[in-house]
Amino acid sequence: MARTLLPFLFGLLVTLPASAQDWQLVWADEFDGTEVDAAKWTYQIGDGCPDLCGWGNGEEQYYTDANTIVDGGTLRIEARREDEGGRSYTSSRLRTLGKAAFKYGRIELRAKMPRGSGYWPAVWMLPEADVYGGWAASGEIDILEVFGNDPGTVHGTLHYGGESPRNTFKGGSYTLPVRDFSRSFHDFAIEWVPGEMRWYVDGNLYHTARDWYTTEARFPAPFDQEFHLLVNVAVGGAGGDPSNTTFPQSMEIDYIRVYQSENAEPTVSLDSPADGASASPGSDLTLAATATDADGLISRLQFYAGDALLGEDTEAPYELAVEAVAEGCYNLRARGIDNLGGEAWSSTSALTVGTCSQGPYLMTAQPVPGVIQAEHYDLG
Ligand SMILES: [Ca+2]
Ligand SMILES: [Ca+2]
Ligand SMILES: [Ca+2]
Repeated sequence: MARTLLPFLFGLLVTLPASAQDWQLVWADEFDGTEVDAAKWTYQIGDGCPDLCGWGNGEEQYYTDANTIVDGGTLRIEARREDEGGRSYTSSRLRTLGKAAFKYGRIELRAKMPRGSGYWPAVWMLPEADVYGGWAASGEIDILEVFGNDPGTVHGTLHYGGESPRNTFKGGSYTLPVRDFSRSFHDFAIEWVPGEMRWYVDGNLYHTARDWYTTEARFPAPFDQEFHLLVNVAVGGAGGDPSNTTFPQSMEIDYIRVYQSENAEPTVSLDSPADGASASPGSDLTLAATATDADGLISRLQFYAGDALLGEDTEAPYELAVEAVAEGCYNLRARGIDNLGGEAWSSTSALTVGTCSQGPYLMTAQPVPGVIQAEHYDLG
């Protein structure tokens, strides 16, 4: 009797199992005072010249410390049409470099955006130190960007790869069903764990990243180092032509909160199949992974093909038998979960079965006898 995981898989495909990590608040700015907290933030002044004129993006604003207002419980960065430093617009850009930097955790904020061609508000992160080289070899995390000519859509993006011009990026976006991000406050968040980054708007997961790289080190580099926060409203550049847009307008932030756990995340690698391996359609294979936890125990090791959970193993050695694998292309990876809910992901192994002419398809898998509790899987 063939045993299949498919009913089990369909039950889990709706949502990935949520992490039970016990996030603790480690940093926040509620913007409750009457001025920018100098213990947390530093202004970046000017137009980026002479080193990076237009901040590398053809931006048209001159940044000052006069365009930021903390009042009524929020921070507002107001972009204005006015002459300063040879530019026709002013705005502000602040960062926490040298004052606060984070590696892994959950970062959330509540904010609303300006609207109209030319506005380009962003909340983002750059490395505290360029451990893997200059931009973007050491990475960039864009928590949110909104382009003012499309004010109902938010973008979450990672930049990585080699130093410019060998940099690359990948991201996702979310469009509000009605209205846009200027009408009211919305909640934005990222969850960053070893090997995976997730973007949320109003609690909706809209993008997951896991296939980044740097030319200088192994996965999950470069996103395994400390990053600091930046907030700014650029004018022009990718934001579009501002010349017919109403000024001034603001990005208004109610709070930014950073959560982390004292629990160390596991270390996980997918050992078999190797990245780039191939197999014949209908053949059987065994997935194998290793996982360790520096301050606790591994409680579960899960195997994924894309976003689909294939199965899990609760005891080392961590293995999953797959029988009669179907033709297709698979992106396999392993997720380790420790005794406190901390999670980490392996890098991805691409597996080609046959000619790889059909798109990714769910593998069916069965547990190695005696390794995984059969009652969880023997559904056929
Ligand atoms: Ca507030
Ligand atoms: Ca741990
Ligand atoms: Ca096992």
